[in-house]
Amino acid sequence: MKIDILTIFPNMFDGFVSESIIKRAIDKGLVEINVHNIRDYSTDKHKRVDDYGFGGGQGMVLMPQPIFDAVEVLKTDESKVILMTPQGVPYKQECAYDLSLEKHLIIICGHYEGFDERIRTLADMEISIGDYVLTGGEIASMVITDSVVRLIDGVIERESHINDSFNNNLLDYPVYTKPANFRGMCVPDVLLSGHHANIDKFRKEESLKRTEERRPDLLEKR
Ligand code: 6GU
Repeated sequence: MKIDILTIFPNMFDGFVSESIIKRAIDKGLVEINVHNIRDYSTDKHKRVDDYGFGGGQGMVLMPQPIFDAVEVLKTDESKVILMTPQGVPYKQECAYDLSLEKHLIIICGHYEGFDERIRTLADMEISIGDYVLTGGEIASMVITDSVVRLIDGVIERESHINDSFNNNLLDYPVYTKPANFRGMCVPDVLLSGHHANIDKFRKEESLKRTEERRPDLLEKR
């Protein structure tokens, strides 16, 4: 998969692409992530990317020209263009699965007080990562990229994500490592028993119990 990210703050992505599973996926050639500075596409002599909004108020607005030009350079028949905005569709694991099957994502990070409304016409979909306001779409685009890349075949073992929280709208069951007794807090006996059927049963029950307690809204969707 190829992911092109358009931003006015490309340095924010330095750590993101150079650590952990994302770095490994890039090194293995399973994903190519290119971070593009929107400013590089500005035809303005001062390389401006934003200007005052018509009608006043609300501060600086991202201009259409650099973003239109960037998307027109990068887009092919196989591209899906995503606009990051708090006004988008709330992001869910199901959407991460759908996006992980795409060949090419172009992700536009909105910033400042807003972006020119005409930029919306470039997007196949608009995504929000939750009901709160961020200073820009950069962190949100990393959330989307991270959640999608880990689902690409070969990035992590399949086993690690078939049991993810939110699969089947259930939260994860509890996991433990050594020692079996830490400060008097003991690992449930069943996990030490080696009895796989009982372990599976325990985990299913714990998943359900945890979801009932913490996220009853998820159970209604099942
Ligand atoms: Cl995608 N962008 C911004 N600026 N804030 C957000 C968001 C996106 N999703 C939730 N809050």
